[in-house]
Amino acid sequence: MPLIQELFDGICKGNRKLVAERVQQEVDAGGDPIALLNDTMIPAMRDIGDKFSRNEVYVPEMLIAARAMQAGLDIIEPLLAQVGHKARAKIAIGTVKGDLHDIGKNLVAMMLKGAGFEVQDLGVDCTVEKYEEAVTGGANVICLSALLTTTMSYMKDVVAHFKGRDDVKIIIGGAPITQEYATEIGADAYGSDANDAVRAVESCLAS
Ligand code: B1M
Repeated sequence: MPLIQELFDGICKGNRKLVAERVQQEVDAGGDPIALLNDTMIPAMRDIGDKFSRNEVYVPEMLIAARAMQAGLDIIEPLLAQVGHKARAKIAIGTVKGDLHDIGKNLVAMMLKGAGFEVQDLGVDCTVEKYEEAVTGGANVICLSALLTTTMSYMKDVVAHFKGRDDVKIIIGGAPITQEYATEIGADAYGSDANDAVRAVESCLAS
């Protein structure tokens, strides 16, 4: 099987060891890391994300695929910096104040990285000040996650804080969040799952 096909399948199947080996092999052979990322690795993550959206795979498969992707990204990331690859946008992601759930947020972060974005993970229990600090540090997209009905209202405070700033877009998501809620509080976009979060960021940046 060609190396590229093996790499694609390795990511989809979550074979971390094989992915690291094939990426290293391609890089050692002088392959272009940007082409490898854009033509094989990102499409593999998109493929697993699409399957997740169609309920053909579930969270565990997506998590192991994301970890395999990360094993490849760990090799490629320093090379991208060397060849001057410019990330498509700088995204800061965090679970909002009072909320400690991070599994979904981590999945979203991994999918965004897989889609070629530079992602700063702010962790959980994030205050407005923490998001502001990330924007001061260069983030132009902020992703907010919430899993509790008691913490989702904090998203409104964050949106209000950045109101009127055209240098920052705010995307929200999490189990209790809906498009209606995003519209109500004035967020720029809503993502229903990790794959949809990538679509939401892309549509925001295009508008
Ligand atoms: Co908690 N918990 N929990 N919990 N917990 C829920 C959320 C709950 C629904 C369980 C229940 O009662 N059925 C309930 C909330 C009820 C409500 O608010 N209506 C609940 C509760 C009540 C609590 C505590 C208050 C319990 C207590 O202490 N009495 C407490 C709160 C702690 C706190 O945060 N302050 C608590 C604690 C915990 C644990 C620490 C034990 C653990 C979290 C561990 C961790 O995250 N590291 C935990 C867990 C595991 C859950 C459940 C069982 C699973 C959550 C999860 O990881 N799902 C959850 C029940 C459930 O969801 N069925 C529950 C898998 C994950 C992949 O999905 O996070 O939804 P999810 O992410 C999805 C999408 O939502 C979306 O994409 C992801 C991938 O598809 N998404 C985004 C998420 N963020 C996004 C951002 C985007 C776009 C999409 O754009 C920016």
